[in-house]
Formats: sequence, C-alpha cells, structure tokens
Amino acid sequence: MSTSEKTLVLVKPDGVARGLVGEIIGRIERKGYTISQLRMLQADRALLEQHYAEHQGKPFFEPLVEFMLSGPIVALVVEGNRVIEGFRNIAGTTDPTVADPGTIRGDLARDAGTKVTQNLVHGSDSVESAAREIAIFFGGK
Ligand code: D4T
Repeated sequence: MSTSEKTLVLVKPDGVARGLVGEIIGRIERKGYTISQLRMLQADRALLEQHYAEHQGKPFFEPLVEFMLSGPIVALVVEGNRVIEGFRNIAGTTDPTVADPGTIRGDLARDAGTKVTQNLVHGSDSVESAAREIAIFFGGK
C-alpha cells in the first residue's frame, strides 16, 4: 500500500529575511523528500485569512497575519511517504524555545519576544489540511 502524501510547506518571512531558504530546503531534500512545486510570493491578507481560518478570533491571529504580511514567503509542495508527519518532525514543535535540537526550529529559531511566535516554517497537519492549503497556494493543481 502506498503512503505517498503531499504537504504544504511555507518558509515564513523570518526564514526568508534571515537567508535560511536554502538551509531549510536543503534539510527537506537531505531527508529524502521530493519538492514538486515551489514559488516565492508576497502574501496578501485574503490569502492568509483563508490559510489561517482555524485561528480566526484567537488573540494571536492579527499579529500572525501582520507577521506573515511583513515580507516575502516561499511556498512548496513536498511529496513522499508519510511526509506530513515527517516534515512536522524535522520542523520541530511550534515553540522554538523548546523545539528539539536537530529540528529546523530547534536549531535555527528562538523566542524573538514578539506577540506571535516566529518559527521559520509551516507544515500541513493532516491530509485534509494539505489538500486545502495546496489549493490556496497553488490553485489546486
Ligand atoms: P504552522 O501552522 O505555522 O505550521 O505552525 P504550527 O502548526 O506549529 O502551529 P499552529 O498552526 O498552531 O499556529 C500557527 C502559527 O501561530 C503562531 N502561534 C500559535 C502563536 O503565536 N501563539 C500560539 O499560541 C499558537 C498556538 C505560531 C504558528
């Protein structure tokens, strides 16, 4: 049985501003996953409100949108067996202060003292989220 999946990965504005796009993509490639689509873009509010719909109304929602608007991001579709779980493992937990060493967030991010956690990357958390998010960033192709 094939367990090949697709996930949406974002390199957030902090990752682009710090020049970590290559490092992050390199980690994905060295893990053995396939990058099948990639684009750099400046997100707009409408796109982010769709992407983060589950967080609407939470106290960090507005700071999160402002942060994601603060500079260009890189969106990727990454493929491989169990890639959704696998990418979340190499990304590390949401809070970079406690993310394990060896993960993207554990090695490369820290608490920046901002209203919203700046943690370099996003990765889809389920097959359903991945399909929804890939459609938002890549038009469902
Ligand atoms: P993303 O979605 O960006 O991959 O991150 P996570 O899956 O790790 O976390 P999330 O969707 O729960 O949160 C999205 C985004 O909001 C920030 N955040 C989150 C925050 O600043 N404070 C919080 O309490 C939470 C839950 C961090 C990531």
